Amino acid sequence: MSRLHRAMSEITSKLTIEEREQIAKLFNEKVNLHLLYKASVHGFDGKSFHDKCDGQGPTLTVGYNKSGYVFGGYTSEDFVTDGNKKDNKAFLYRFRHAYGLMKFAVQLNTVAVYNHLKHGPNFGDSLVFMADGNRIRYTSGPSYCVDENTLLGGDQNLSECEVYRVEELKAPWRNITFDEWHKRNQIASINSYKLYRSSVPQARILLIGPIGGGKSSFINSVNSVFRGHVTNRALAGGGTINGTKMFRTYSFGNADGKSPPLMLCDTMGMTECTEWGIHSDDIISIIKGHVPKKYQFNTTSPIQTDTKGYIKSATIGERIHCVVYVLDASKPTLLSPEMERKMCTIQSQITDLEIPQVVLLTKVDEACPLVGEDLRNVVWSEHIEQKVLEVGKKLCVPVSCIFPVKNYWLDIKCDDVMDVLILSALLQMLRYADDYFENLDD
Ligand SMILES: Nc1nc2c(ncn2[C@@H]2O[C@H](COP(=O)(O)OP(=O)(O)OP(=O)(O)O)[C@@H](O)[C@H]2O)c(=O)[nH]1
Ligand SMILES: [Mg+2]
Repeated sequence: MSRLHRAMSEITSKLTIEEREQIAKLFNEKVNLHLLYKASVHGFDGKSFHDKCDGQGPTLTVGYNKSGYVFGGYTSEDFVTDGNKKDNKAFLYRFRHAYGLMKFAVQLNTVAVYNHLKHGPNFGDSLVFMADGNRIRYTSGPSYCVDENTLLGGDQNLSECEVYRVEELKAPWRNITFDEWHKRNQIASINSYKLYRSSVPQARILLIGPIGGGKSSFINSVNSVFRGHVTNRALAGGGTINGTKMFRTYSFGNADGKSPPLMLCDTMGMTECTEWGIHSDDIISIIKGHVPKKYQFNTTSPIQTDTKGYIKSATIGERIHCVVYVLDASKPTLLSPEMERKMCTIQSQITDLEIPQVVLLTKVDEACPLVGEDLRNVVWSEHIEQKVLEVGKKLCVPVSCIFPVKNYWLDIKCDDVMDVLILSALLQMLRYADDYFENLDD
């Protein structure tokens, strides 16, 4: 189980997202906070604290009082039942809405932590948690230079005390800047993109993959990003009842009237069986440009040259220029052995046609709880990284061609973080489609 997964414990953290963001600034490294102890659940006493927290390595103690102060201390040393510890990395801190964050480093070579079975976390015998039930004791001492008012507003009543194990995270597996400025740049890059082959107005990007993977939802998500509000053009729902049954193509218009040079093509989902799902031959026919818009898929028999609307000699503009495999990252097994075999067979035909291929990993919010909590964690999540590596290996696709996204399906308002991930994937699809045009000329 990954570290981020382990961080989800049965007890829930009282820290708000804003408080977590503030607390993250206390550390030079990106850290994960794993909740070990919560006084209101385990008991406001020294023994309960030591039972849960001794020997856990670096920890952050977070106290809350009714005056709205969030405060506490960090030590890189293990808590133990008895004995004093020096720790030059230790510090006290306090955070209060509107007053901001303050950090008070331990004085060098003083005792940072006093361990005592009857006490909760005891920082230098100055800040002592659960010195007497749910009360704090604060006495200024040699270890920390801060006064009681600054640290906790003089309010010694603890409404809650939590202790977190502080786990250092390695570097993110992908560098993405999640802000509105970056999003605007991405939209501008897509809108002003000039395709290598100027006679083709739009890069045609085909979405394929198992039923319910999120193909139609991705199309809705792209439309939502360009529109600036959540839309539902491609009916999403997935499966045998609500799933896509018709070949549909989607162009996009921006709120400002501009139209990006790309078209997304939606298909019926694939299944392991032959009674339901798109026929493999239909996927190849779509790629070659033979399948007309609004073609109703027949699961048992693929399109024939004499089928109504069949496009016999498709132009380059009518063919597919980039194929996207859409996979549900929340499934314990990304691809069943039968599905993997089926996809690899189709993939080898797509490779023979020299079509660039991309993988979209959807439902990352469901795949990893911490990503569900804050989508920005997607680049830190070892679980998602593992999924990316796994699918890269299975489909022989470079990791740089694999994009995690969360689709718009629940949210009713657009969100910059979701948009940045969707746009990162889309921009890369556009660039890969352009590689196809460039290769045609070679
Ligand atoms: N949590 C989560 N759920 C998603 C996401 N994307 C899609 N879904 C859910 O997955 C269901 C299926 O999504 P669709 O977009 O219809 O899937 P599809 O690949 O088009 O399905 P078919 O047309 O049957 O092949 C949706 O109803 C959503 O509830 C996502 O990013 N996160
Ligand atoms: Mg669909």
